[in-house]
Amino acid sequence: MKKVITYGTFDLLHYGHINLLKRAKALGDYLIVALSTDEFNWDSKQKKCYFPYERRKQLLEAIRYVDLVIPEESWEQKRSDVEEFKVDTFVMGNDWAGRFDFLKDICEVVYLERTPEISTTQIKEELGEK
Ligand code: C2G
Repeated sequence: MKKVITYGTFDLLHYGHINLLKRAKALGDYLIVALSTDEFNWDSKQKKCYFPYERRKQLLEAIRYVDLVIPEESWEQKRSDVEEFKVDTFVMGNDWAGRFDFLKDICEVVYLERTPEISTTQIKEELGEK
């Protein structure tokens, strides 16, 4: 079984996220999503989520491409996650291109094209304007 992992906040879930998850799953048989906790988002990414972790997790678990959701609590957990879950392929959108190449000694690292013209930030801004 070929295992894939990806990381993210996935707040205000939108089709850009779904496009990423669909393509990530297509690279293997089993997709793990490491979902940023509320604390990690705030402390490390200065992101305040609209939906709390449990709601974002609930949404991700309802997606056919997602097999397992685990918490992302630190920048440093990727190597141990890949080893613990015996991951074959690490996937991120290409806004992160190159940032995780240090994992190439233990797994394949793939950066996928982001879906243009959609982002959680843009959704928030446009809703804020109305
Ligand atoms: N994404 C995408 N297209 C978009 C928006 C997002 O392909 N229009 C991808 C991102 O590139 C990322 C994933 O969807 O791979 C999740 O996006 P975010 O929730 O914004 O993730 P981010 O805050 O970048 O967190 O340790 C890594 C971080 O947790 C990544």
